[in-house]
Amino acid sequence: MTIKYYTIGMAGHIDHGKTTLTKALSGIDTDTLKEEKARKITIEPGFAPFPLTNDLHTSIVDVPGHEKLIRQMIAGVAGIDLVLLVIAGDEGVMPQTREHFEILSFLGIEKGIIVVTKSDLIDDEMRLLVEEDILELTNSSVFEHFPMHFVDSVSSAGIEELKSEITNLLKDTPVKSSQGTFRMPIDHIFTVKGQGTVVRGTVYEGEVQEGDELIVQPGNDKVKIRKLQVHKQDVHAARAGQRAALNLSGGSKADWKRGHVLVEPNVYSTTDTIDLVLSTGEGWKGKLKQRSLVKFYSGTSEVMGKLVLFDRNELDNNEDQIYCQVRLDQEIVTKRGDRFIIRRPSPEETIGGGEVIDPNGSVYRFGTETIERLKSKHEGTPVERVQQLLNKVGSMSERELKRSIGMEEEILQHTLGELLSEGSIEQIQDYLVSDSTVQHIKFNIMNKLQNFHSEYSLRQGIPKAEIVQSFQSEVNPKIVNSLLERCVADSTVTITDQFVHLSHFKPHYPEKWAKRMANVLTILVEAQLEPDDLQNIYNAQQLPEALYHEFKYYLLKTNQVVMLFDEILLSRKAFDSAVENLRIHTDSSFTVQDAKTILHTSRKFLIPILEGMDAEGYTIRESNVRKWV
Ligand SMILES: Nc1nc2c(ncn2[C@@H]2O[C@H](COP(=O)(O)OP(=O)(O)OP(=O)(O)O)[C@@H](O)[C@H]2O)c(=O)[nH]1
Ligand SMILES: [Mg+2]
Repeated sequence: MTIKYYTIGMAGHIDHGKTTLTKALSGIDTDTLKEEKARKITIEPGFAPFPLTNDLHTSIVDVPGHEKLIRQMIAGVAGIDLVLLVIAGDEGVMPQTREHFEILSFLGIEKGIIVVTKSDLIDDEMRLLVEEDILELTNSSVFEHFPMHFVDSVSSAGIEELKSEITNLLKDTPVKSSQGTFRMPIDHIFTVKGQGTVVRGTVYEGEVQEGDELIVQPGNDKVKIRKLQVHKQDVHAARAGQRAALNLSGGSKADWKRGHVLVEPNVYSTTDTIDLVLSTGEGWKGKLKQRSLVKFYSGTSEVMGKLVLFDRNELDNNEDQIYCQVRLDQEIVTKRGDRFIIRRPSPEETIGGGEVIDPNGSVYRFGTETIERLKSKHEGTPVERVQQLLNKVGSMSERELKRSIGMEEEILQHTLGELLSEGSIEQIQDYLVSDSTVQHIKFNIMNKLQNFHSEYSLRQGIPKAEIVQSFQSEVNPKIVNSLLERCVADSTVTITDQFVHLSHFKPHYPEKWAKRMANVLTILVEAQLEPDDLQNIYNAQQLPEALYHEFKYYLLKTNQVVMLFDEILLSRKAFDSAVENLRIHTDSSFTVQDAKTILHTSRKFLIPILEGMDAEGYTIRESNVRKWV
C-alpha cells in the first residue's frame, strides 16, 4: 500500500479558533510554548500529524493570526496542499482574514475549505450575515468555489463532516511531483539530546534518503542526513509535499535560521537580484515609490530589499502583472516559478505578491525595452515552456501537448526534436515524458523495493500491479510498465510470478527472527510424520503473530514443507523419506493398510500424506490401492 502525504494549512484572524480547530481535528494542542499558553495566542507555526485514512496521511500546520506575526504565517503556509480558512461566526471577516486570504491567493494556493468556527455562538440570522460577508470576500477568486463548513470546535459539532470533506478534496489532489532536485526551506531548527541538530520543513521538490549529502544555503554548508522523519514517523526517504524532520551531521549549525534552505549540492546558487512579475492587493490602500524598501518573503525566508520598477515610478493597489525587480540586502535561494509576497516594513502591510521570473536578474534600464525583455523571460523560450509543462504534468501525448501549449506547429516540432535528441525528454509508448520524470520513477521503484525487502524479507516482492498503481496520480500506467521492463532488461529488477523484486534479492528470514524461525523448521523435521500444528510450534518460539502467515507462505514457496491440512505441515525431508520408504517396501501398488504398517503413522496423518503423493504425481489412486507412476 502506498501512503499519500499532504500538508494542510490553517489561516485566519487572531482568536478565530485555528488552534482549537487543529486540536478538534487531530487531537493535538499545537500551542506548546510557554508564552503561547500565557498569552493564549499562537506565536510559532505548530505541526500536528493528522492521518485521515490508512493510505492518506496529513500534517496540519497551525499558524498565528496576530497581525504582527504575518512572517510566521507565511512561513507556515508555504508549500501547503490545502488551506482551511478559519472565520469565527461571531465576528465574521476581519483584517487578518483579508490579509491571509490575499497572501494565500498570491502564493497560488488553489484548494481549500472555508471553516466558520464558533457556530455554537450564532443564530440562523447571524449565520446568513457571515455567509454574505464571506462571499463578498471570496467573490471572483478561486476561493469562491471552496466548500463552507460550520463547526463548533469545542463540542466537536461538524468536525466529522469536515474530516470527510478534507478526505474527499485530498483524494483528487495529485501528490506533489518529486521531480527536480531536492529543496526544503527550513522553518524550524532544534536540537535533540543525544542526537544533534534537527531541521524541519515542507519538502518543496525532489526527494532525499538517509545518508544523502546536502548543502545548507546561504553559506554553502555541507551536511549529511543521519536520520529522517516524515509526519513524525521514522522513514528512509522523504519527498516533495511531505513534512520532514532531518537529523543532520556536519555544518556550522549556529548560523542556520528559518529561511535557510536545504538543497542538493551543486544545483542552487544564492541570489540577491531577482526579476519578478507582481500583482498588488485590493486590501492595501497606500502607494509605494520607486526603490522603496520592502520585506520580501519567499519559501520561509524574509529579507529586506528595494523594489525596482521599470515602467512607473509609483506602485498602486489592485494592479496586475507588473514586471519589476527586487534587490535584496541578503542572498536567498529561489527559482523561476517560485511564489513570493512583498510587505511594507512600516506600517506593516501586505502589498502584493507574484512569481519569480528569473532568480539571477541583472541591472536594467527604466523603460519599455526592459518590460519587453522581462515579459519574454516570463513567457519563457519554447524549450523552457515545453519542459515546464511536462515537468508539471509528468507526461503527455503529443496531441495533448499541442492543445495545451498553444505554440506554432513548426516551432513546437523543432523544439520537440531538440529536446528528444539531447535526451531531456523521451518518447515512451504514446507519451512524451521528461527525463526527470523517468529518473524520478526509476528512483522511486528502486526505493520502494529496497524498503519493501528490508521490511518484508520473507516475501518475494511487491505485486507488479501495486507498483504500477502507486504512480497512478503521476503518470500513465503504460509508462510505469515500460520503465519496469527497462529495469528488467538492465537486470536491476526481476519479476517472479508477477512479484517485482531487486534482482539480487532472495526471500530470507528477517535477521531478528532468523534463529527462532530456523528452530521451527528443525522441530518440524524432528517431528517426522506427526508434527504439531504449525501455529503451535511457531507460538512456542515466541515469534511475532504478524509474521506468521508470510512465514508459512515462505516455507511453502521455498518447498521446505508439504501442506497436509491447513495448519499441519510436514517437513519436505520427512515427506520425501516417507515416499522413499514406501517405494523400497512395496511393489507396483499398495493399500492404505500396507502404508500404515510401513510408515507407522496414524490415519489422521497417513491419508493426507498419500493424497499428497497423488498430488505430486508419485502415485495414482484406484479405489483401494495406489499404483506407482
Ligand atoms: N464557543 C466556541 N469557542 C471557540 C471555538 N473555537 C475556538 N474557541 C475559543 O476561541 C478562543 C481562541 O481560540 P484559538 O483556537 O486559540 O484561536 P486561534 O485562531 O488559534 O488564535 P491565534 O493563534 O492567536 O491566531 C479560545 O478561547 C477557544 O476556546 C468554537 O468553535 N466555539
Ligand atoms: Mg492559534
